[in-house]
Amino acid sequence: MMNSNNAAPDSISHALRAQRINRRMAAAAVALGCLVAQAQTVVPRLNEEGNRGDIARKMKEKSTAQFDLADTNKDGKLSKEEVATVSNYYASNFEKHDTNKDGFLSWEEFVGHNRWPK
Ligand SMILES: [Ca+2]
Ligand SMILES: [Ca+2]
Repeated sequence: MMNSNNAAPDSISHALRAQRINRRMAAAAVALGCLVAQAQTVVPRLNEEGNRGDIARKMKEKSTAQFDLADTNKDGKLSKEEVATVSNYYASNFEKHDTNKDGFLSWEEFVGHNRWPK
């Protein structure tokens, strides 16, 4: 009888721990989803009316000019060397922005969203 407390096999505490980790991962996934959703709603669309739309159109124009200037071989994507000619920030954070890890920044990776088709 005294032994019943100690009788809990390791597998039970492992299962409990796994459950806790799963719950934590689910919470993290939800938090991440919220962040992505937030980023998507913060970026104004090009066809939006008024000030937000004006900002979007101006920023797209600027980004396009910067992208085209950097894309010296005109293949529609930016190598790290190309992006370094217009932005130290993108050059030093290249891997973070190259989300599909192909070694180039696409237009969407360059602007950080897909709300402004090039
Ligand atoms: Ca290029
Ligand atoms: Ca890429």
